[in-house]
Amino acid sequence: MILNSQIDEFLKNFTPTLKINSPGRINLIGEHTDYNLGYVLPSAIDKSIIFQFSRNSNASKCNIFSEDFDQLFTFDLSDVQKGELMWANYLLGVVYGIHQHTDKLEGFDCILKSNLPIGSGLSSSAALECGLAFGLNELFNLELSKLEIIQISQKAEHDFVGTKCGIMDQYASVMSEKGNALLLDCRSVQHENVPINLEPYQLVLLNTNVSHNLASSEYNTRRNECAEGVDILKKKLPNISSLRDVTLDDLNVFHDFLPKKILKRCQFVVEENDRVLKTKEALKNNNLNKFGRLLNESHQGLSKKYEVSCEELDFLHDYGNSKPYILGSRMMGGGFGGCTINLIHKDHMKDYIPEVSKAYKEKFNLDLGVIPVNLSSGTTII
Ligand code: GAF
Repeated sequence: MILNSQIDEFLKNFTPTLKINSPGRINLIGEHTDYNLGYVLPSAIDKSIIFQFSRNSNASKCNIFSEDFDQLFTFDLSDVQKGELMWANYLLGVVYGIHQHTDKLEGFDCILKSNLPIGSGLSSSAALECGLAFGLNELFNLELSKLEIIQISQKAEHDFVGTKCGIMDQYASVMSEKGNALLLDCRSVQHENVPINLEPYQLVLLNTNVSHNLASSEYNTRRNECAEGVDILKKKLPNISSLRDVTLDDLNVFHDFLPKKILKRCQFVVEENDRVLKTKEALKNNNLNKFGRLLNESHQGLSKKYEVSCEELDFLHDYGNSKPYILGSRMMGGGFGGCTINLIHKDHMKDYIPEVSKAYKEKFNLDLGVIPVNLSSGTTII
C-alpha cells in the first residue's frame, strides 16, 4: 500500500522533463468494423490525458501517479504483471509490450491528469496506453515507429485488460491531424485524411453517464460472432478472410447457411462498411443531410442488428431524430453506454441542450453530460 506521505514525497521530488498530450477520439462512423478489417472514420478530439515524465536514478523502479484517482502506483521493470488496479493495467501492458521490443527501458516517474470522461466511449483507454508508449519512446530514445506504438498499445488492451479491441482507437489517438477525420482501412492499416467542415453544424457528444457492465464481454462475443460468420461463409466463398471481403449480395445468396443472429451481425458489418465510404463522399461534397441520414442508419443497425445499444442511447437517438435541426445522431463506440454523437445546428444548441437534458433526467433520473468536440491532432509533445 502507498501511504499519503509517500505520495507527498514523490510529488515534492518530481521534476518533469517531458510533457505529452494524448487525446481521446470520436468516431464519425464505422462502428465494429475495425476488427472485421473494414473502414472507420475517427478523429482525435480536444479532450486528452496529459502525461509528465522524468527518468529517475533507479535502473528499474517506476512510479506513476494519477491525479484523477489520487493514487501512486509503483512497480519494478523486472516484474511487470497485471494486477488489481484497473487503470494501471493499461499502462503495465504497454510497459510489458515495450520491454519485449527493447531492453533500453529504465526507471521513470510519471504523473497523469485527464479531462477525458472515463468509460464514456471516448477512448480514455487508448489515450492512456498511447500516451505512455509515446512518452517512453521519447524519454528513452526507443525509436519505435508510430505504428509500433499503436500496435503495442492495442496488444496491451488485449492481454492486460482482456478487451479484444480493434485498432481504431489507438490509431486515431496517435495519427490524427487537426481538422481532419481519418479514413482508415483496417486491413492495409493505411489512412487518408478527410477534411471536415460542418458549418453551421456542430458535433456534440451527449454522455448517458451509464456504462453497463456487459460492455466488455459482449464486445468479445460480437467479435466471435463475426468470426463464426466468416467461418461458415468460407465454405461457400473460400476466398474470403474477413467480413471485409463479403458483400450484401453474398449474404442474400447464402443467408440460409447462417444462424439468424449471425446473419444479422454480418449484415450490420457489411452495411456499416458501405456507410463509411458513403460518408466520406458525402463529406467531400459537403452534403451534410446525407451524412446525417447515414448516422441515423448506423444507429438503427447498431441497435437492431448488432444489438449493442441500450435504452439510454436509444432514447437520445430518438429524441434527436425528432428535431429538424439535428441532422443525425447515433451511439458511438463499443456500445452499452457512453455517448451519442450528434450533428446539431449551432443556432439551436442553446434550446436543445436544456430540453434534452431535462427529458433525460425525467426518464432515467440521471444527469446528461454535454461535450461539444473539435477534431484535433494526435499524440504530441507539448
Ligand atoms: C471500441 C474498440 F476499442 C474499437 O476497436 C472499436 O471496435 C469500437 O469499440 C467499436 O467500433 O472502442
